[in-house]
Amino acid sequence: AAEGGERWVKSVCRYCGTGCGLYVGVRDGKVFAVKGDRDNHNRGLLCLKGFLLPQIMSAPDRCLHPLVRKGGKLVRASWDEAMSLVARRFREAVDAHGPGAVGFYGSGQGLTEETYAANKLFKAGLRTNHVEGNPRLCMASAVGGYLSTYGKDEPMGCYEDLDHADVMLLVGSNAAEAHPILFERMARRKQTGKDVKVVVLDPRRTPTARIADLHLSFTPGTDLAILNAMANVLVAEGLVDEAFVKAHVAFGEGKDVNRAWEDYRAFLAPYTPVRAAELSGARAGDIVTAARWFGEKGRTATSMWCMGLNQRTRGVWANNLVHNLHLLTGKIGLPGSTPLSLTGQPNACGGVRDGGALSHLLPYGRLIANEKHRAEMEKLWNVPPGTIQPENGKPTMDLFQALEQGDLKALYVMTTNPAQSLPNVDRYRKALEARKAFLVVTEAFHPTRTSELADVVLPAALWAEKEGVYGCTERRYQLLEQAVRPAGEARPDFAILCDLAARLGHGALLPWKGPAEAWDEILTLSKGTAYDFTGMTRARLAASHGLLWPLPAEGHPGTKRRFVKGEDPLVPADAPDRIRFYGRPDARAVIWLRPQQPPAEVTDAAYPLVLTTGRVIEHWHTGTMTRNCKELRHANAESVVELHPDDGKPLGIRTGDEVRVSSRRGAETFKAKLVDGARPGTVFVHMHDPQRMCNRLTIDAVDPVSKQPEFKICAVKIEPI
Ligand code: MGD
Ligand code: SF4
Repeated sequence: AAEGGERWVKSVCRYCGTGCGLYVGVRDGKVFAVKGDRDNHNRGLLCLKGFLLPQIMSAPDRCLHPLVRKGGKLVRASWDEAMSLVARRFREAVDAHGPGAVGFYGSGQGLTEETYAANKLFKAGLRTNHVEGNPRLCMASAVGGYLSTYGKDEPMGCYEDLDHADVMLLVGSNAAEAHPILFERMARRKQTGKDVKVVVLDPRRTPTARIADLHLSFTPGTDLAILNAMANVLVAEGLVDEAFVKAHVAFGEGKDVNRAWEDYRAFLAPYTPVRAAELSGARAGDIVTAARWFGEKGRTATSMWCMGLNQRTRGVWANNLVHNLHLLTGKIGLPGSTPLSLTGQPNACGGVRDGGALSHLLPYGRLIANEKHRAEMEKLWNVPPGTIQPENGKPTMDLFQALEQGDLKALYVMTTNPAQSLPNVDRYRKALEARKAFLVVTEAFHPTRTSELADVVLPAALWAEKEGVYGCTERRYQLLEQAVRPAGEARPDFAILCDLAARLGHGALLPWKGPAEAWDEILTLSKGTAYDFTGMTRARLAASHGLLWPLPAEGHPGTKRRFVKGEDPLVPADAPDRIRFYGRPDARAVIWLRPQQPPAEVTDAAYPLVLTTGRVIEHWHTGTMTRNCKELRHANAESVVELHPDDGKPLGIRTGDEVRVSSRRGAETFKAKLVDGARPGTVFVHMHDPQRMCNRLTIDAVDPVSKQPEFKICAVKIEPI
């Protein structure tokens, strides 16, 4: 990037999965402002977090030089000393204990090229499949839902569908705080469309529920019953699109697609609105209304969901049940009708899900367990047959448990802060504090709750200091251009990984001069897959304001709606119907029979309240970045426990009182805030405060399919201090 003068460099917001386009203003080599990109989907709008991005670049706790632990303390070191140590310790771990002794833990915030570089180095170079990332905590259940229902990951619809939606069903999504600019689009549609209905299913009366025509509050964990009851109403009231179901749907239970329509009807029969109401605490009449609005013939319906469904021990099932509503009514693949999972992070889709940077995946829909896929990747990566290990690596919680047990000897953490963000976090902090593994953390800030425990901290270039691609919720890929030089001695993660590869003797695997060359390689890996974005050259990305895959050729405009004839290039032009679910061999999507099941931990006399956790609008995840903005720091930075007056008053708790919240795993103190919008019996704490960590309380039980932990539900008690 040139120094001096004033320039505006095209980029993307660093934070949420909305992926707002923006321009970075550079003066005298520094980021001085950002402004929204009017030609992008966000129409020039940014939320407060995005708008305040410039402040994070020069924050006082930016990590400016490498640090190495000596005599128990992290002390300044040269790049060469730090990198030599990292390479040596990883090599020693592999030599002494085999490839399974090392691992990588990345992020849905890493740029696609850097995540790709790590995935390739670890799977094809170090030959370990212990490659994981925080999308396991975030989107794994959504992936499981898309895969089991349609046979392919990622949403089929797009943001534009919101502009045509007559009904918007939000389940377990507080979009007003977690996806503010997308929420603005929903609110705009509600204001300008004719009789547009918004239905919100959420235990809390969140800011999102404020625009709802109908808010269904319920006991956390009972929404599977509600979603089944909605399906029951659709069937009972003749709101099923029978022709669509006959042509495009199959039925499944457990793991097998071996059920019939009659089985499904029988399965649904007990889920009457009255029974679901008894189970959930929602009103039966509201369940009926929600179903009628969703199913009304001739009107469109879009559903959106996020962590409220995904962060559950039955997250995949809950996802399946939302898809069921669309498949029953045929409200899918039409403008305004789509099941749109909202992604938590700016590049969980592009970098980790699509790029296959999880312990069971290979790039672009390929699986480690599939011999043909491994062979294909070995050829593409130009490594000898048999290089990629045939067994899946360990999913996130298992990986940290392997560290706890002493089986994992070295871990490389990039763009994530697990010693704050993992559930039941004290358990894993203890293992890290006991130095059970050699821990390398690449970080833009220091100290964080993870970098403070590291053996080596490598200073990472932040956001506008580097270039790369982000892929957000709607399959939209966008290029972030480098605007300024990295602060201090910081280096882009991409360059750090290339350096490490060379020191480990795997330089030939990561031979690129920069991310653009890696991108060219990535394009070739997508060719012929369901993701095919071969036409998204660097030059085209640079000239565009986001492109939606599939995009198989340079001249192709991109795909707004997958599986749809005339839009998706993978559907043959002579396909008999408007839609073809080509993800599954029978080209049908699956309606799954998924019963209500309780969460991993239910309340009892000792722990009588449900704790649920999540985001607030002002902050991002573990707060390392947003707490550096003074306006945001003054707004809602400290975690408080929100509870209903009916829960607080009997305990003599008033707003502002210090209270102790405990679960079977740990305890933390918070100030109390009594709010009418809380559901009696359910308390809420945000996850952004490194001093008051809600993850001391959360449970590390996981969904058996997606392996995603249940951050949204555990049992706690509250005591005044
Ligand atoms: P972040 O704060 O996003 O949290 O949790 P984390 O990923 O652990 O961490 C990103 C880190 O990367 C920050 O420390 C930041 O300073 C650093 N960083 C920023 N830019 C760069 C860069 O370019 N390079 C490098 N190397 N570092 C950089 C998120 C996780 O939390 C997620 S995704 C979810 S969905 C979970 N949600 C959740 C919840 O809802 N409730 C509770 N209780 N816990 C949760 N934990 C999970
Ligand atoms: Fe950034 Fe999300 Fe706000 Fe858009 S909505 S400006 S992507 S934080």
